[in-house]
Amino acid sequence: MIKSAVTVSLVEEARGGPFVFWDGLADACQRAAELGFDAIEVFAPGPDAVQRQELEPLLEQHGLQVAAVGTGGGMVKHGLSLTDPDPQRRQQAVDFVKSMIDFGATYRAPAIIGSMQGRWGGDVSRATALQFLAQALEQLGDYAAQFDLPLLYEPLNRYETNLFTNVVPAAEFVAELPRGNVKILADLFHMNIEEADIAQAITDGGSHIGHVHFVDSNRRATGLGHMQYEPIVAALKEIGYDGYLSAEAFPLPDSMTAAMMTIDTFRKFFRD
Ligand code: LER
Ligand code: MN
Repeated sequence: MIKSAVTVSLVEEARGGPFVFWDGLADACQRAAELGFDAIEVFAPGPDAVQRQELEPLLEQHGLQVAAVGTGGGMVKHGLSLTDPDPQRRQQAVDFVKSMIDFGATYRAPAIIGSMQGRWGGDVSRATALQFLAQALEQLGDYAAQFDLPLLYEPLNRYETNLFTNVVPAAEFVAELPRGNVKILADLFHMNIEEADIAQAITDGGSHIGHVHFVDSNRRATGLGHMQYEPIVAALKEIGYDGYLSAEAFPLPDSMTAAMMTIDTFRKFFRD
């Protein structure tokens, strides 16, 4: 069954970014539960930012899961990337993601590789960057597998990466990895910029899609842009998608309205 999630950012440096809740885990859990979300998605600065004693009781009390954990804190806070020309920095990036996989595993949540993929250029050719990326995803996929979890790899729009900007080439890339647990995160905002046909890309991505960032064309909450959801929803149903649709959207006009718009759209398509 497709489930709903809403993002919460604990990263002060990311203020202004596309996350719905910003006022801590207790606030996010209470509001997410009040609106009927199944889960929260956590963007934390690092693996030690959230204590188990804090989050576990909140999840229990509110009947919530953790849908996924972001790893972009490694980029935002430490400038790390998996395709850095410096091998030591690449190792630090891998170690940071491993620590975030550990953090997520506490709550059975997969980690997301988004901005941590970096970009090619300067001393690093595209081919070399893709080799670095494949090595990192293989290693990190293996690391996630010990917890029986997937690893989520997210193609981003052209202004945020020059590695993979489209779902199908990214799916073909992860399909080459031996373990098969690196899945694609389909973010509808990035797809609206890069895909010729969002629904077709979802159909073609098929079983490689493991998570969805559920948002409108302008990165506002669903219903606040011009995205056509009907064909997207039909494609998700057709491929038998049963992961999360997670609201990674600007808190506009405010967090609560963004969350409400998302859950209304979600219910309209998946619960009525
Ligand atoms: C960044 O634009 C994004 O979509 C995030 O999910 C990346 O971690
Ligand atoms: Mn995203």
